[in-house]
Amino acid sequence: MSNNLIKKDYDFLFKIVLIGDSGCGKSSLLLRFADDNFTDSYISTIGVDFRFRTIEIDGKTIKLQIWDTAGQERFRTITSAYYRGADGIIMVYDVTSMETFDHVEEWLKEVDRYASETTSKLIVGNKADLVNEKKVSADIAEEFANNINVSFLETSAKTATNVDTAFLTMANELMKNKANSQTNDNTPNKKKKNKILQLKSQNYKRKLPKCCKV
Ligand SMILES: Nc1nc2c(ncn2[C@@H]2O[C@H](COP(=O)(O)OP(=O)(O)O)[C@@H](O)[C@H]2O)c(=O)[nH]1
Ligand SMILES: [Mg+2]
Repeated sequence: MSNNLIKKDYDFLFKIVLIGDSGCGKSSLLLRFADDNFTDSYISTIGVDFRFRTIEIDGKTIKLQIWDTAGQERFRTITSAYYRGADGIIMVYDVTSMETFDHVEEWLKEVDRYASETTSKLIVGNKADLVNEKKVSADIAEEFANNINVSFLETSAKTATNVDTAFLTMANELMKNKANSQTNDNTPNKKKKNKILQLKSQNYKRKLPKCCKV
């Protein structure tokens, strides 16, 4: 096989997942970012669970694989598989609904349960175009985000305001983490991997028959 055929078309690939209450605009944000499009109706995901978009940061080609919940959040049936291998998690709420903002804390708990310690997080308040119906002030959301050391942005999938910026903010953070983990050998990721290896070997010992126990 020629080398050209197996050459990657990117320098870095990151998996980003979108979570948040149903109706806050996750699918719309993905549609806007991946296709620069918007629709007034609910978007039901048919078959495809994720979309790609390739961007450039500091001369590097970064491929973002962005996952949408396919509506599972409505029935609280998002499984750990959805979070598996996620480099970044975008938690979305609707600025016209205090309830969806209150639920960010619940989503955060779920994220902490399933995602790895090194996963980057971002909070996004969507539907910022609906200024007259706004219920969650940017100040409150920003304070909450600051307290948990997570970046925060308001977006509108409808007008496209800040949508690219949101995904770029996440991508920049992921690149920074990557650079840090390459210069520092003792990254949490590596520590975690070692821990998993230790656990695996412990299990292995436990499974040995009595005669063979070490
Ligand atoms: N005005 C406004 N409506 C939006 C925006 N984003 C999504 N919507 C609408 O909100 C509804 C739910 O959007 P959807 O993307 O399906 O939400 P999801 O359930 O979180 O995936 C749809 O009617 C969208 O048209 C936005 O930024 N502004
Ligand atoms: Mg959706």
